[in-house]
Amino acid sequence: MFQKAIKAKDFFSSKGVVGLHQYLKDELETLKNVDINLAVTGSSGTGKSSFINAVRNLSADNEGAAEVGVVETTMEPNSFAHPYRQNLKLWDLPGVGTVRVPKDRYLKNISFEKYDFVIIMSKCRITENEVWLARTLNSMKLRLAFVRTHIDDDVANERRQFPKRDDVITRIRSNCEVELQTANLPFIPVFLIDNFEKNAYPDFARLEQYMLSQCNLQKNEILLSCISDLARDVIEAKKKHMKTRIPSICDEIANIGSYAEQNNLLRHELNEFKSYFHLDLPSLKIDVMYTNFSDDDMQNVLNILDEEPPEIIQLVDALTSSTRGIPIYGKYKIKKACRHFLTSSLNKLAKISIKTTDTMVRGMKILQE
Ligand SMILES: Nc1nc2c(ncn2[C@@H]2O[C@H](COP(=O)(O)OP(=O)(O)O)[C@@H](O)[C@H]2O)c(=O)[nH]1
Ligand SMILES: [Mg+2]
Repeated sequence: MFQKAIKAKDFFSSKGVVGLHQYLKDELETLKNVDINLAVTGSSGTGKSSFINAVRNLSADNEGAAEVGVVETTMEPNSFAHPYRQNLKLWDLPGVGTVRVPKDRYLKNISFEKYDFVIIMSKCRITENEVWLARTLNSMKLRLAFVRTHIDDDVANERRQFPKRDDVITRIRSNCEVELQTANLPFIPVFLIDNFEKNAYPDFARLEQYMLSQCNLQKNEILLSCISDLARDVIEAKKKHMKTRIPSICDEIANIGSYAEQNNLLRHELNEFKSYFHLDLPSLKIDVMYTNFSDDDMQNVLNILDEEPPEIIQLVDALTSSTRGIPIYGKYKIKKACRHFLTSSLNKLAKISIKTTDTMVRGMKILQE
């Protein structure tokens, strides 16, 4: 993936955001085939294998179905393609917290970092295993969803004990949310399902939707983070290149007789910097057409671009003070002030360029389609 994104460097370097747009258009097609790996984990017997079969509209005795059982049957991670999205791989993982495999060995065996998204399953109650999983996986910055299976059993049991209550689902849901909050975890979406009757409760369909949307998000994220990184590289390289011009410009300015001409040359150089970073008005106007950047956003960038760095004070002082006529000292002072001014302007422009490009790429219309 990253190798491919390198190609985008040339597009971005020569044409800025518009170049990236061109590149993205081709690349999104290829991205449709990138594998997204979704892991299903949780304690043994919670219904991980049954869930994967249910998503694939298979029952346990169908050919190609994941093995299901009242004893732990899944020893190694097995992958199954999603029925409508062949590139979405559902991984049926062994149960966590079995006597045979202690937790730390489980983590090592599974190598969760290879997965893009993880569903943690539980039944009846959230146990210490699930909380530990959620904590560990959250600290690994993995996207998570929490799924409570066997809802059919919960509802039946509640009916037997409290025939008058009709809020079982609501209570189970809030209990799950509270348990997760108490464990000091950030918000993790909770879904309550029955693996035997997918349509008996609305959450199964919601969960399927959620998985697919996360899958798209993930693909865009993969691409966007590659692009952000390479855009940053390109901008840093441009900054480095422009920096090499600064000493000769400063010499030139110091040798000019009139203040007005010096000022013109400085402004000209600043404009060169801006257009090299595609931060001039004509470039920005074109970029905006391909992104969700509003006119206000563009105006904000222009306003920030217009702000002079604090070094302008020393520069004006050097250019206008009575010392400018003093042979060596006058020129030295101008050169020094000029160098500070141009260097800090360049650093500022590079920063704005990185930020603007990042926002623009993330808001690229083509990604929202
Ligand atoms: N009633 C009910 N039973 C389920 C549900 N999901 C799984 N099961 C049963 O729970 C047992 C364990 O399921 P399995 O999928 O093998 O769990 P795993 O160990 O997490 O993969 C099996 O007997 C399944 O038939 C569910 O939503 N409701
Ligand atoms: Mg299993």
